[in-house]
Amino acid sequence: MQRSVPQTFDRVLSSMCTEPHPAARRAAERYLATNPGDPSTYTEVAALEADAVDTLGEITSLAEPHGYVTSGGTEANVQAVRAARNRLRDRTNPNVVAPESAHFSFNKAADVLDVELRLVPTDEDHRADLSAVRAAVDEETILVVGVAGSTEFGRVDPVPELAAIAHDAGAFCHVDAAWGGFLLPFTDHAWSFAHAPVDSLTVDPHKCGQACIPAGGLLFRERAGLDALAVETPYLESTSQATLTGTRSGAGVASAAAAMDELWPDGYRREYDRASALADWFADELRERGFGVVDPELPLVAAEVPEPAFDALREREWRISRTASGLLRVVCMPHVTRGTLSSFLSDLDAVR
Ligand code: 0PR
Repeated sequence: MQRSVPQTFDRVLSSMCTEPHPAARRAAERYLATNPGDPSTYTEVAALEADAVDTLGEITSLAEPHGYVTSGGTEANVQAVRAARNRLRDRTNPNVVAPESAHFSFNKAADVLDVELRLVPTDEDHRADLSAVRAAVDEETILVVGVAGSTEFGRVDPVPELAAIAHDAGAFCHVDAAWGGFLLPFTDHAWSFAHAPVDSLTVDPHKCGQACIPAGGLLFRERAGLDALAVETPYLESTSQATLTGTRSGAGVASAAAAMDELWPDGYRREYDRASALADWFADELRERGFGVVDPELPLVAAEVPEPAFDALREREWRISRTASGLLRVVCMPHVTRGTLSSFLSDLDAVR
């Protein structure tokens, strides 16, 4: 379909992506034709990637991070599973244990890597149920996954306990903070490398980091994690490559470095404060209208809006989506303002 105007974010309420920071846009354009997959040719963007990884390390409290800027959370999660599989090759029928709130990228990882994915129930507050995780882990488990900012409810799993369960079984622990990673530093949740001996972590600049797509982040505590992903690269000056993609976007990498340079930590803190206040206000407004609301923990509101009203709001061009159980999700990303949500509420009042 031909469109005369580009997509705007005016009515986009369920996305985890947002309008990039102006500095991120400028950097993306400047590095559009570079390939960080060939770091000895594209040295400048390679240096920006090293800076970006260092800052991602600061954000997640890891002094010496080993990682890279991925194409997104999916690649980071697939690679975390792959690293665990490669580091525990002695496990012949490897399995990954994750809460059912885990993103579907883990299903892709299990499929391409031919490992078993054991999804276990969450508790009544949508967090990983520790006894269910414990029951699912066995001597063939290679990885236990925790989500820090879940896609549907913005919940944070009990990461220290999950890491302990993983390590007791000789397995690794991965935290998926793809969405939550740029919000959680300003909360008192225990989610990062500082709070638990987490082995790897996903944190995406192209979500709450306000970078341009494609820019995800994968970090390992130990060099061996990244090394487990490396293949030899005979016709490049650099001798090995740990990324899943070959040629990749210098725009994503440079924009991630620029956005974090601009916003970490004060800009991200201000945005966290703004978005949290907005989510609390919006949750109250919905409750006052009699809708059931899942108490927001991070700036993501899930609410019981009946299907006819949901459909009518989509008709009015609101870009909204539902959880598996049918709840409306509103993600308070930087482009979502009080003005946006006020006009959404007016439309909701009109259609119900
Ligand atoms: N991990 C988490 C916790 C995520 O939420 C997502 C994406 C990923 C990993 C994968 O990241 P990439 O997409 O960068 O590979 N989250 C949802 C998604 O699948 C966000 C979402 C959900 C967007 C519903 C729109 C929507 O209607 O895109």
